[in-house]
Amino acid sequence: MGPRPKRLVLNGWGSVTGDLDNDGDLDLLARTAFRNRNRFGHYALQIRPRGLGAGHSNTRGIGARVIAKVAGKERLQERAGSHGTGSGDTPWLHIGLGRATSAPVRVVFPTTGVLVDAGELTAGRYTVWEDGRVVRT
Ligand SMILES: [Ca+2]
Repeated sequence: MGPRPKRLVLNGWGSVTGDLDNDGDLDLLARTAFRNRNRFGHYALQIRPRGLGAGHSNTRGIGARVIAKVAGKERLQERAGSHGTGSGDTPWLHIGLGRATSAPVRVVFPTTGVLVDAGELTAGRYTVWEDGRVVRT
């Protein structure tokens, strides 16, 4: 019998995912920071849906869906408040593009249900999408 493989066992409660170092890939924070090294040079979009509040969509954009068409396939991300006990997510939705450097994007907010064409978004940019319009890119 050879040496036992090294294992790292940590409690996953209280974990957070997000792009902690703004390099375009998702990282994990669970007691310690696990930085994702983008060894393959893949690209991603970062989109933050934000609602109007006061009788309109919620200001955190929860329930908003972002749909990007990448290499002929649709990729969907939905803004959620959190996942699991004591865990949370960044308000930025991360859509991996692989080797593509841009993608056509559509956004829908739960209150209106209207799918709005956000146009072709370029990888590496951070875009804030407010119920119906881009406010910062
Ligand atoms: Ca990162």
